[in-house]
Amino acid sequence: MINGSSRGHERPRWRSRVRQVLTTGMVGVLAAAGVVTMAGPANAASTLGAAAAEQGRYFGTAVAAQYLGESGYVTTLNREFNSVTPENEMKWDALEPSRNSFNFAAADRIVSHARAQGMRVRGHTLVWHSQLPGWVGGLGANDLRAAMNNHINQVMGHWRGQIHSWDVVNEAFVDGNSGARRSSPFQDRLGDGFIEEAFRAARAADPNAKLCYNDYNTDGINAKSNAVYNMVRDFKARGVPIDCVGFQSHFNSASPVPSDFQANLQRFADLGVEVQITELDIEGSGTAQADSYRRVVQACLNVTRCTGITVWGVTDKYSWRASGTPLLFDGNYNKKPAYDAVLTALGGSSGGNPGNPGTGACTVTYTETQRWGDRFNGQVTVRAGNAPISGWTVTVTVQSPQRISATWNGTPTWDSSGNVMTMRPSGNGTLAAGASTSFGFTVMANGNWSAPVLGTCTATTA
Ligand code: 9MR
Repeated sequence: MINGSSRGHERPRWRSRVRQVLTTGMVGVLAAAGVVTMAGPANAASTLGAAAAEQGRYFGTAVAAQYLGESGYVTTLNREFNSVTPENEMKWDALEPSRNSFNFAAADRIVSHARAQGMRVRGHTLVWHSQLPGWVGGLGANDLRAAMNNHINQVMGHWRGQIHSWDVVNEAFVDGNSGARRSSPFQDRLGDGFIEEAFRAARAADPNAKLCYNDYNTDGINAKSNAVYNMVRDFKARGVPIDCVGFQSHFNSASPVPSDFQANLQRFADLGVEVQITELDIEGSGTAQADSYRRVVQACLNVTRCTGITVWGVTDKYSWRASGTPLLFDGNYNKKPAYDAVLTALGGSSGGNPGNPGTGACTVTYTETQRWGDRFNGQVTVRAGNAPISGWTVTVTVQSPQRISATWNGTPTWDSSGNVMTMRPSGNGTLAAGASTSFGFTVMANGNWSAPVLGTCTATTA
C-alpha cells in the first residue's frame, strides 16, 4: 500500500489519481489517452555512455595505448564509454618527433579500437606549448609557420573523417589575472594570430571535424576565461572557424568546481559554440567527490550546447595525478560513489557492484516510472549491501523551477530552497543484507525535464 505524503501548501488534487494508477495498474488507460509511459527499471541505461546517449550527449575517457592489452581496462572502457581521447599519443612529440617524419602507430591503435567499438574519438592536441619536440622551438618565424601548418595538415589528414572534435589549440593563455597569452614558440614568433591561423588550417584539413579551443582554469568566470571568451567572441564575429570550447575541469580542494561553472558554460554556449568538458577529474573520495562529479554532470545537462563529458582516465591507478584518486573507477575497476553519482545524474540506473558496497552500506538507483504533460514520477530503490541495516537516508535534488509535489513510501524533510528533499523510511527502516525497498515522488516539471539528482545512500546500523 502506498503511504501518501505531500508538501502541505502544494497538495495536488491529482495525487489520489496517481495513487490509483499506481495501485490499480491503469497505465494502459493513460497510454491510450496519449500519456507517455517511461522506461521501467529493466530499461534504464546502466552504463555511462548509454545514459549520456539518452541525454543526447557522449561520455568519454582519456585512453593510453599501453593499457589496451589489460583486460580490466579494456572491459571497463568498452562497457562504459562511447568516446575516447588519446591521452598522449596525438601530441606533437609523439606524432612528429623529427620534422616531417610522422609516427601514427600508437594513436592508430586507439583510433582503431574506438572505431571497432563504435566510439567517437576526440583529437588532442594539434598546437600546444608542451610535449613539443625540441626542433620546433629552434625554428624561425617562417619555418615555424610552415611547420605548424604542415603538422595540422598531415595529422588531420591522416584521420580525416574519423575524429569528431579536435583540440586545435591547447592552453594558450596564462593563469592569473592578466588574461595574457602564454609564451610559447608559436606565440613568441607568430604573435596572437597563430591561434586564428591554426583554426583556419584545421578547417581546411578536415572540414567535418569540430574545431575546439581547450584550456584549464577556465571553468569558472575569471580573468583567464574572460580572455578566452573575448577571443571566441571575436572569432565568431569575424568568421574565424571555431566550433567548440573545451573546459578541462581538473578539480581538487584548492581548485573546486566553481559555483559559476554552469553560468560560464552557458555564456560560451551563447556565443554559438558547443561546450565540452574535456579532461574531467576531481581529487578526493566518497560522498564529497561524488557530489562534485554530480554538479559537473548536472551543469552540462543544464546547458543545451554542452555536448559531452570526457574524464581524464579510466582508473585511479593510471591517473596523471600519480598519488591521487580522481576518477570514477578504483584501481581494481570497481565503481566508486562518484560513478554512481554520475550515472544517476545522467538518468541511468546501476546494478551496483556484486559484493559492493560492504558492511553497513546501501546503494540507491533512480528510475522515472511515468510521465505526463506537466510532471513525472520518480522511484528510488534503496538496497542494503552485504550486511543488514536498520535505517537509511537519501537526498533527492530537483532543479528549480521543478517542484516535488507528492511523495510515498518515505518520510521527507526539505531544505530551505525546497529543491533538496531528504528521505528516510516511513516506518521500520530495517533491510536484510542485499534486500531493497523503494520510495516514490512526483516532480512538477515546470518546463525542466532533467532527472533529479540522488545523493549517496547513508545507512545506519543497529
Ligand atoms: O595525462 C597526461 C600525462 O600523461 C602527461 O604526462 C602530461 C604531460 O604534459 O599530460 C597529461 O595530460 C594533460 C593534457 O594533455 C592537457 N591538459 C592537462 C592534462 C593533465 O596534465
